[in-house]
Amino acid sequence: MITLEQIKQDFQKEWQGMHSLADMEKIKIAFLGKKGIIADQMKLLRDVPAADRAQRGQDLNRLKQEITDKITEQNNRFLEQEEEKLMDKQWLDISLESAYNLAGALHPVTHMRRKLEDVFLSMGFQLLKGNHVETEYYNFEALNIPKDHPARDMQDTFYLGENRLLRTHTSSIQIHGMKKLGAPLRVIGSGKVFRCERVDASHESCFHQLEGMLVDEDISLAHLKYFIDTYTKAVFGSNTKMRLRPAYFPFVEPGLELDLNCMLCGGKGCSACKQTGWIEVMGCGLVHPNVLQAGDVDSKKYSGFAFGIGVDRFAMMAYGIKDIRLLYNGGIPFIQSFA
Ligand code: FA5
Repeated sequence: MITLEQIKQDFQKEWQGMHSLADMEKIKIAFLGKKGIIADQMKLLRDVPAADRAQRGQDLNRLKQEITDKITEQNNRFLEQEEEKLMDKQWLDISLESAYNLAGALHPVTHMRRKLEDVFLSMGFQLLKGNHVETEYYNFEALNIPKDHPARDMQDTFYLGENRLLRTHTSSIQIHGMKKLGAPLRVIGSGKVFRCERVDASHESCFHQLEGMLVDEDISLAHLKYFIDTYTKAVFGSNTKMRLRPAYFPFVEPGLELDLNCMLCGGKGCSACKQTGWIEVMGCGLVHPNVLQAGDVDSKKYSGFAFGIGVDRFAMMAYGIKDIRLLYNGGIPFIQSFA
């Protein structure tokens, strides 16, 4: 049997020589383990005279608790130290700038689409939503392009079966708009369109258009010209050089195309404008009576104009983007330069 004083002294001695968690584990086993000193002394209680046994038992329990407390306290200290060491090892300076600025930025086409939409909304146009997947009827037939019309060749696309296709232009919004709202009306609608296209600096197979239509009584080309002047000035300022050329679209009569003097080369000629100094940005014209009728609008009472703006080309001109493919190559630094 060992005296409590002796056990305390032995523990103290061991404790002073303890430097690590592993050392402490050994001390714990030696003193508190199942075969440790305290457990041994507990077993020996039966040899203690009955009068002293209870006291000895209480003293041993108290000592056991003191040692347990000390070990728990030290264990926590060791854990804290370990954690600090780990943090030192994995230290990270969060004030350093990261390789990429991860804040997002709006795509230049989105910037331009919103700018154009705002201009037309301020002129009383209503924004409609179109569908990427259209029926042949809305994309072609209702726009005066019957099945065997050669104009379909210029707008080949993915056919999805059951007379459905990926829309080749936003002009189907004209028919949906008239059917939904009747005349008079002022609507715009924008989004992606899809075509089988030979891709180059100004042509993509998926690009963006913004469609517009105004239907009312006695609408003429003069009204169309007024709106073209107003919205191009709002986007590019009043010194924009542009020209309107006659063009053919089965859904308008007469039909026109709007060219901007190429802002990428100042009109000198570049790959975006195909060395002509001009870039085509919009088709437009007075709505064909067959189209008004397809939209359930009385073509004897009403007339109107419609236009389809190439949003990507507008963005190219406004933001100095020399090649349309840059808009779709997914380059993060390119997009972020528009943040
Ligand atoms: C049309 O798509 C007609 N729906 C526009 C229209 C609407 C005419 C209403 C009359 C009345 P076009 O195929 O020309 O027309 O396309 C219109 C504009 O979209 C073009 O002026 C051009 O700016 C843009 N665009 C056409 N094809 C591409 C292409 N492959 N890549 C990028 N932009 C294109």
